[in-house]
Amino acid sequence: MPPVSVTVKAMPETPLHPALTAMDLGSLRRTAQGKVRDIYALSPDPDSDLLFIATDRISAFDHVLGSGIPDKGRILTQLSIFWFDHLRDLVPNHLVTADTREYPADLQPFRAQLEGRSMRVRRATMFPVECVVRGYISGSGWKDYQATGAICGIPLPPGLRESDQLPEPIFTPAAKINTGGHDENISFDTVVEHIGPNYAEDLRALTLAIYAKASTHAASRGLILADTKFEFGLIDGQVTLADEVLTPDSSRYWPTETYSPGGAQASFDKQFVRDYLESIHWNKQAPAPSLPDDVVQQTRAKYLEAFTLITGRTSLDT
Ligand code: Q0Z
Repeated sequence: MPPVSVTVKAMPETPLHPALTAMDLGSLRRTAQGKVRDIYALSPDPDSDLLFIATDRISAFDHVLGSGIPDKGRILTQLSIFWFDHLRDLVPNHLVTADTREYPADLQPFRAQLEGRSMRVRRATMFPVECVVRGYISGSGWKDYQATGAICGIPLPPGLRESDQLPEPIFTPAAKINTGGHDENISFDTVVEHIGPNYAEDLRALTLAIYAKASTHAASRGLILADTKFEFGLIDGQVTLADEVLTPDSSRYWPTETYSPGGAQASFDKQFVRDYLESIHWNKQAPAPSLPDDVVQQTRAKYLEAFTLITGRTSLDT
């Protein structure tokens, strides 16, 4: 019997690397760490650009899980870059470059880690407000509506069901709560007290305009953009869109095809993770569990599906 030779072609959806859940950038100073993203200063100069990195970490039920999702950081970074470009005539953004060759010389040894998952961004003076916009009623908005008939002080018509479309999109700002706690929904008047009426009106108008443009694009790709959250800052005195934008981590996307108001909608990206965590009856206290490989792979496929639907691209590399 002659030996059988089999050539396995690398499929585009096959990850080439394991999940990257912790960065090692040598002596570079990390200035902030979130559940899934890290921010580094590009130099000790207090005005230096920042390096914004999306790791492959994934959170669920407010915990970072023991397993990462291969390519998740690259997928979310490429989505943010797509949206920054799609929105460029509407709002300036903090992106300088995602081309790692344009990063400082001391970062070149780390290019393999950084490629695709990082952005060199301008440093902004951030507004202490999470700029949330909702076109549909879900999550904390649904909770607040059930308790008070309003969200962030905006009265809503009676009789809305969970996941219903709102009469029109609404700006529902939130105040950041440090470490662990959920953001607290606040009224527009509270935003005015924090940052003044002019900036408050700028943030509301920009948030609603970005939502209108992004939800139109999403709808053309079979997705409902139920809600999303932006962070803005000042760069050279200009109100500028920062952070990540319109990723599945900062937004609720629902497939139009399966949309069914009157209850919660499945999470586009994390439903396999949530279902698994419920199936093992995890008590939602640390330490968070790791995920079986089939759950990791199914979840990775959902992030890739979101990327392909939204960008029209089938590969992260082109
Ligand atoms: C964003 C955050 C974290 C990820 C600071 N361009 C900028 N200039 C100044 N500050 C920021 C940005 Cl994007 C900034 N965040 C939120 C924290 C990981 C995002 F730990 N914090």
